[in-house]
Amino acid sequence: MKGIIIKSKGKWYTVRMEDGESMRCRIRGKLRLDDLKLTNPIAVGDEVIIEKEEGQDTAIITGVMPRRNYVVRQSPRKKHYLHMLCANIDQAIVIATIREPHLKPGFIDRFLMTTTPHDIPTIIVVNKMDLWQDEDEAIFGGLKMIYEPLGYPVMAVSALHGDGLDELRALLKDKITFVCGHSGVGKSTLANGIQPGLELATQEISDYSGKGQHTTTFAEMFELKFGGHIIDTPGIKELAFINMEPHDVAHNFVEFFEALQNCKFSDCLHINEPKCAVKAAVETGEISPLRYENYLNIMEDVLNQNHWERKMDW
Ligand SMILES: Nc1nc2c(ncn2[C@@H]2O[C@H](COP(=O)(O)OP(=O)(O)OP(=O)(O)O)[C@@H](O)[C@H]2O)c(=O)[nH]1
Ligand SMILES: [Mg+2]
Ligand SMILES: [Zn+2]
Repeated sequence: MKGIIIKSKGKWYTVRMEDGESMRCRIRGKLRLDDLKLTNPIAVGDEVIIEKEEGQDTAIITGVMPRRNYVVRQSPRKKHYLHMLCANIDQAIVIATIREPHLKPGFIDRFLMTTTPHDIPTIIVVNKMDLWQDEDEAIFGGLKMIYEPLGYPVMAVSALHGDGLDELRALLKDKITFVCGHSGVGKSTLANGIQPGLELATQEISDYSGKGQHTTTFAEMFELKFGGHIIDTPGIKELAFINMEPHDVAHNFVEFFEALQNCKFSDCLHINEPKCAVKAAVETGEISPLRYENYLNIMEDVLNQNHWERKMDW
């Protein structure tokens, strides 16, 4: 039988079969997989083959179908492994907040590094707009000005009060959407707002110290009544990129890739090479200094991995 993983919790997976029924499943033995070094062999969104266990209401996952795409991050516990967050999605939403918790713009660019290489359309949703004060609207406007020309829509919503959700529903309709962001930004609240009745658990007392428990502890896919699916996930603390090489980073900053043809060196990493078109464009304001700062930050991480140590001597 074939089905789709809609929930992944420890060793158990919930698989929705073609007839709409769900079944608790686990893996026995080893699954044949791609070359990826993964801490979890399968993830929510994976299409799997299952066999019912004799005399029980559970099943064994015996195979996984080829993926059309996937989102991975460096495993926080095992540095040389990747953790698969989801597979076979149509688009992703990265949620940010300007207040509670305060904006960490570096995270947006780090998240885009997980979706852009796979051509996964990504929407930036700025949540908790009901808490905005003073210059916050201008900060939002600044993000919109940076990211929309690059092809990433930027929307403001209040998941709690419902503002902006109709516009978002239109983007979610008939698509499988992966929702990601730091803990406490309102991923589960957003899913509840989009689909009243879901009643996902959300953080009861606001604690944005970063030390608080994650409220959502496993990834789960939900069907939207108006068409489509949304994948709610646990908050992510940081995104690192051991799986990338310096040029992967450069190529996935889309406006940098466009400018590359005017750099003196065709393999320019836009750090401190002479006659770099990216640095020139940052100076004129054509390329956002914020993007450039985030780029250097990611690049530093990647160059710091053993393999690239020598390059840091520039
Ligand atoms: N004022 C305001 N508070 C919100 C909004 N959206 C979410 N919150 C609050 O923010 C807190 C965190 O929301 P959650 O939905 O649990 O956040 P999460 O991103 O799912 O967090 P994790 O599951 O830990 O990753 C809760 O107390 C929500 O009520 C909003 O639009 N406005
Ligand atoms: Mg949550
Ligand atoms: Zn350059």
